[in-house]
Amino acid sequence: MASRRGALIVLEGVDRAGKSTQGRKLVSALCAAGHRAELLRFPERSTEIGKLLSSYLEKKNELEDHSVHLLFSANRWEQVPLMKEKLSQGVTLVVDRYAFSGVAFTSAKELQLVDAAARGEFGQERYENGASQERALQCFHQLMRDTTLNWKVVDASKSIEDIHQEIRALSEDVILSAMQRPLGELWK
Ligand code: NYM
Ligand code: MG
Repeated sequence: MASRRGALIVLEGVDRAGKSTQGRKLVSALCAAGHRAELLRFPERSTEIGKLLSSYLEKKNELEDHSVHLLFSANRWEQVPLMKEKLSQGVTLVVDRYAFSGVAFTSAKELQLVDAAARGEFGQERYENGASQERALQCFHQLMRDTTLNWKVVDASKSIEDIHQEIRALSEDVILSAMQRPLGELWK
């Protein structure tokens, strides 16, 4: 069946929502169920652009806001040929953050809202504070309203296992429906 292609499953959310844990578990479960599935993440820190972004996030360098936004975008573009090839070969891609994080975290910088009260500990990276996360979350909600993509909201406060079962079931459905539709253009 030449038209069998993989699904593009993007996990989006604020830092510490559990996306990386869920992404790993999802890929193992899908592979165990006989699907071809692979995990990708953005930023992909191993490339030259990714290294620049990684040190920016670790506050080891300063970059102009617009320019860093474009570097995050370029960091996705550099993976697009590979992603298209995998998808067309029937590999389902589970992606830990994608262009929506690009929109949400850049918008979070530009919205000048009052600082949210200090939350539990985030990491030490840039944006890892309550105010940035809150603004990014609002932007994710806006993106869900404004884009006609197949969004599913998962309650990240549930147990790792419950969330995993929910995401796994949603993914099985999306893999089946992706097989019926040709590969379109990817949001980048
Ligand atoms: N981030 C991620 C952006 O600001 N723009 C982007 O385009 C992407 C993909 O990078 N706080 C931010 C969101 C995160 C940070 O991601 C690092 P992670 O998943 O913690 O490695
Ligand atoms: Mg993080």
